Amino acid sequence: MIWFTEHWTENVGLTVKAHQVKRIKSKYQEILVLETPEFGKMLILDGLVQTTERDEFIYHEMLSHPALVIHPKPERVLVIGGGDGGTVREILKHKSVNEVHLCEIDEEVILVSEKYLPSISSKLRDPKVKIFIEDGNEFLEERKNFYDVIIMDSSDPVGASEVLFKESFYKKVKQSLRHDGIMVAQTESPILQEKYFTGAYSQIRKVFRHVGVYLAYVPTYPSGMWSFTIASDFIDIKDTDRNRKRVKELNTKYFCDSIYACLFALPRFVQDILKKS
Ligand code: SPD
Repeated sequence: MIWFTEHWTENVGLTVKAHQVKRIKSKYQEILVLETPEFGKMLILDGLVQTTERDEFIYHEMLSHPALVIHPKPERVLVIGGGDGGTVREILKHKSVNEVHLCEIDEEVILVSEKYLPSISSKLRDPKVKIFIEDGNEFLEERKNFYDVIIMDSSDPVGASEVLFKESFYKKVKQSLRHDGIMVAQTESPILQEKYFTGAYSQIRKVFRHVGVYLAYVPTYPSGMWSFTIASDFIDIKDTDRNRKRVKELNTKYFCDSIYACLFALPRFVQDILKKS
């Protein structure tokens, strides 16, 4: 048994007692899989928890379903990052989707997830899924006006992922979306990572006409309060009266019709942070 700590700030962190299952150094990062009593297996990249068997459904459902429900008929979807496969698994729950592209820079993340996290990665080899081992930023250059929904399932904005939180990247995302396309990104914790959160929001607002922020509770992410930013140039994403029937048809554990109905309800301090940004 070891004690693993993810340092959330200089003064606070998440500590778990665990067995080390696998640890490798890929070309890009250290990939660690731990087995823990409370959270099951955890995938950790460069010391940062990406997902755990116990709470992954919250993050993956909330990252994927709102954009896919708000879009009139999502057929072709791109995931940038997300090599563990949890987001792909959720996307495939939407019957209209016939093509999912996964662009992951580090193939080792996919291989490790397939071996040690089968409940998360189970749909990565579905015939509708095409995997590209490429840098997301470069990948978008070649695909203009192509996707209905683009989902940024990135790690935190440090190292290779930093570029995925910049205005120049969101401009590329917009160009790769069809005219009624929707993008959504994980945008960190409003409590412990306010600068990352407001930074991403303000950059996305420079590029898209309609922008909304929503939250979910992810126990193993810094502070637990996690944000997602969704945007479109054409679709008023904040109208959650649309397509409610589709929410009821989804087989989910966290995302549901009552969460969808008040998706954009934010605590006052988060509203204030966003107004200032
Ligand atoms: N602080 C961790 C943020 C990680 C977000 N991405 C996780 C990828 C899981 N599919």
